[in-house]
Amino acid sequence: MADVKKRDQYTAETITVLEGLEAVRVRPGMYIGSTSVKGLNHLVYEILDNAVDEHLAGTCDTITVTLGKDGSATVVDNGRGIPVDIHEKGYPAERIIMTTLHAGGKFDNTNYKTSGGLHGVGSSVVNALSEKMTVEVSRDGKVYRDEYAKGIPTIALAQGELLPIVGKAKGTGTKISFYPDKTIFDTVEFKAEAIRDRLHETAYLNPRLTLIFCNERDGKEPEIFHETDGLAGYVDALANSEPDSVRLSKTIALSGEKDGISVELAFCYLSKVSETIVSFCNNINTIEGGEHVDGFKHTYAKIVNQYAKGLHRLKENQSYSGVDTRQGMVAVVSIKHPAPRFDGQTKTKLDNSDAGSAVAAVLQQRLKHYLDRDTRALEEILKIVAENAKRKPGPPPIPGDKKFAFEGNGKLARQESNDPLKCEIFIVEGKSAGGTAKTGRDRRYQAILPIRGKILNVEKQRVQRVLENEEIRALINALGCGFSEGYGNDFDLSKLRYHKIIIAADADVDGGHISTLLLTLFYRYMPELIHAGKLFRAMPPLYRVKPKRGKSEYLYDDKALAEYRKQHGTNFDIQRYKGLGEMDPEQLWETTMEPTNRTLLRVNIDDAAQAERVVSELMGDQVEPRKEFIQKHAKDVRFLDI
Ligand code: 1YM
Repeated sequence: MADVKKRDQYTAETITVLEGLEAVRVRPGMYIGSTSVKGLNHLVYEILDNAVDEHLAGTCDTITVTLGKDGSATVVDNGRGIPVDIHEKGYPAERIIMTTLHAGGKFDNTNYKTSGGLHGVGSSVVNALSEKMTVEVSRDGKVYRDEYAKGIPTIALAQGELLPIVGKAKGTGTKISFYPDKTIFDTVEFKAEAIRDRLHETAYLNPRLTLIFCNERDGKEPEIFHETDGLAGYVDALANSEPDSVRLSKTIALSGEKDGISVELAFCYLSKVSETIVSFCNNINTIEGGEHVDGFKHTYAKIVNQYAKGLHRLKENQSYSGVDTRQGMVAVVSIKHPAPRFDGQTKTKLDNSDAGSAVAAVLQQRLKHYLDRDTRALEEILKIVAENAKRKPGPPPIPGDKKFAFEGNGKLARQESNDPLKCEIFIVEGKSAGGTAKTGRDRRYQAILPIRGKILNVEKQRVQRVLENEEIRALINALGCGFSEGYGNDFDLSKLRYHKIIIAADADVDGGHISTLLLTLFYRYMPELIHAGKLFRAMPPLYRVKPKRGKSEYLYDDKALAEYRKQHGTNFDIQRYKGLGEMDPEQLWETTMEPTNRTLLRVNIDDAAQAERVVSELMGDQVEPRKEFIQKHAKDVRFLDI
């Protein structure tokens, strides 16, 4: 009798499990961000995070990620192996973990919570979104195996029955293979390069971990990532990836702990005007920064000023600004927090104020300890900062300042409405396209800002020069929310006059160049706009085709043209648009501007470090990498996705 009752209970349990996984399948975006290739890659990161957790527990030193020819992804670690003993619910613990949302001890505060990144979910989500998944656990000299389809176990187990044993195990560990569900994802082809970069980044953040990447799809040799220099190595790699800058200082690396928060950081200076600060909390890239980064900036400036005053390089009433102390800096800040809170537009901003005080305390103690002993390093820094201060730009113009009022410069064609939620601005390349767009638009809600020629390359300029540029000033003034270097106080998203900022450039190499320059400008001075999802690229058509009998159509890329040729042979007229200016206003409206008909690509910063690299490769003084990049991407330059 008691038995029957128990079984009924389990049936109820099973139903809740299925309902949980069904919720994941109904709204995958809630758990993995999206069903695009980004969400697809996220599946790998979820499983990888669990393996990295096992490394952080001190019980795993090697992780292998394989992308199979058959479309599978496999992650193997040599940790303890997921527990397979019978859980109190009557099934192997592995099965509970794989079928229950938020199973396991990972979500309490006694452990560093590292898994989950943006969405805080684990292997059960991957399981739910996979056509097929297999788990092999090596423990106690045996290999146990379990299998699922769309999250549902396909091996029947009686209550209390162990998983099938499929072999002998030499060591211990976990191997998980999965095939993402084609009915859920837009594509099931992983973006291998991003996974590779993620593994490399993970290696820098965990210097005692070896990560192996096998991409069986490209038939190349496996890559092994093991970065014993940790964050210092990461900073050096970032510094080396800036081909236009030379190194001005050695790399300094520090670490320490306060109140259970561990802090690691490294930095150096390059001969460049911008700063690069890459930050992490529990191995999660905090793209929007947060308290740990603020604590670093604030305390670093304080310490440099203390030294400068103590050594009489500054008068008592003078001080260096934060920007002075960071111009040219490349830094990585990585903390481990027992209970992180993530905030911000993309949930990648660390919100815990004790993270700021922990970084401050470690810097105060360790950086001073270091610089007191290495006086050459101290002198290097003081010299760089003094130079930075000498070249200090004047005060930036206040957005809305009369001198810069956009009504005055006559370029912007304003919309009639003042409601930001209804209004959008098109940034259009060239005079003739600007004219066409002004005529074609819905003047109630659409503003047009024509940009002439190549706008200033902001990557190479100091703030002052950037702000002297007329095109840029017109843009900043039109948007209304100010600007800042990186994330800063002078930027106010709530003042933005448009809910969509749309870059409409020609579908050619020049157009691609202009778009990239604009993206750099936004990336450097208004990254909040990108994170808030306000920045878009228009998709003007490349061709207009008209069969001998029948209606004309617009085609947006060469693939569409090839498709069309297959259907219509050669029996049609074709017009190729070289630029937006070649269309008449009605055509431009219909294809590119009309909200219900057009296609817009939202610009997103997937990973600030990666965007930084692309931008500097494209924008630096060295012409070769830029040429190469543009040639390589000339075909699809419209789809350049920073
Ligand atoms: C390829 C993915 O998931 N490895 C992995 C996961 C776990 C353990 C070891 C583990 C953890 C613990 C004890 C513990 C997980 N355990 C759990 C749960 N690799 C991969 N390796 N023994 C083994 O945290 O105490 C969830 S995942 F729930 F048991 F804690």
